[in-house]
Amino acid sequence: MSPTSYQLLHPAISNNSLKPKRTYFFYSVWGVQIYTNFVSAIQIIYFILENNHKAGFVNIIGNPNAGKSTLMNALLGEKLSIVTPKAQTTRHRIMGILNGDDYQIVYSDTPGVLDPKYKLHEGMMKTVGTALIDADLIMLVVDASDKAPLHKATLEKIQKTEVPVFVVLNKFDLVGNDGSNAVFEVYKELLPNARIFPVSALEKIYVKELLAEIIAILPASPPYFPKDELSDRTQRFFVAEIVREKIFMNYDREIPYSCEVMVEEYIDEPEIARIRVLIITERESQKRILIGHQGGSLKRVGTQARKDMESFVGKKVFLQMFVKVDENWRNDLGRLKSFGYWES
Ligand SMILES: Nc1nc2c(ncn2[C@@H]2O[C@H](COP(=O)(O)OP(=O)(O)OP(=O)(O)O)[C@@H](O)[C@H]2O)c(=O)[nH]1
Ligand SMILES: [Mg+2]
Repeated sequence: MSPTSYQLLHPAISNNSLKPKRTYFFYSVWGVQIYTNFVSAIQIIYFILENNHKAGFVNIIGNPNAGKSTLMNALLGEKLSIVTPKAQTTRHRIMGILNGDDYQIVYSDTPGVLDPKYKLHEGMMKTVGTALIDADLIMLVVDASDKAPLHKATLEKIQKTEVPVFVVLNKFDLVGNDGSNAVFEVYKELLPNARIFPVSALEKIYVKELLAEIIAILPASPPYFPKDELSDRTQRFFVAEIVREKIFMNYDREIPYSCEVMVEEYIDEPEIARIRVLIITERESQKRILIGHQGGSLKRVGTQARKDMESFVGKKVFLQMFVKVDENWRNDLGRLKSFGYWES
């Protein structure tokens, strides 16, 4: 409390020490009354708002390629997470925050669940493990068009959890009512306490209805983040993700999985962002494929990435890209920590 406000709240003390004239004393008492009434009014308004305010963590879990990132983006109304037709696109837990007047939903997009082959995968699965625990609502996304069963260990964890579960049968556009009903029966048996919703994240079918159900289940709570925040991740992070998305789209087989992307320099000028990106890959042969004949392949990736970056940062982007070989980075704990894949 500042000395000024202390004096305002305790006029007798301040008046004694200041030896005020009588007129000043009355003026000061009225001032105090107005001030305290104002403070109480603010406190009451805040209390009402706080008690009508809902907020919570909605963690999106599921097999690779089920459409988790597409669903988070659809629920946010904003493309935050990268999306590709290839499995294991998402490698980090990415929070996307949706703010309404009286609610805040903190979604977490997570990597698709799998049995780890590399230390990188272990790190990714650790974040999924945390997301299964620290949720107010677990949203299990299932590709209704895919017959593959849900990752067994993950299913067992969800069966035991006390956290409310929504099963989202995604890709409704591909399977229609009949296909969706068949998968509904499977999950009704596996997770009898869960609520099950068919949606198409891509075609935005039943997404609004799902959002209304999420808001309905949120606990009463003040917001966790400032109401103008959209994510816990930085612009640098999303810029690197855009490059990774283009690598996933432009190369096949091992290449996308053997690459990591780092933003080495990000200079934000009023009219232009100057960005230098380093692509790390595991072998010389992969580096040659990435660069392509006369640099053509890397140029294509750069052009696509720059366009997306420009709409993301809302200004021109000058993009430079370099490729470096770093053998075995996917199994090197030190490297994984530096890339943010391993929390100790
Ligand atoms: N037809 C159809 N395709 C969808 C739908 N939702 C997602 N997809 C497609 O499914 C593919 C995978 O989508 P993602 O959102 O990247 O899936 P993910 O679960 O985040 O995948 P990982 O990050 O690899 O675990 C992409 O090609 C999407 O366009 C949908 O509702 N209908
Ligand atoms: Mg994803």
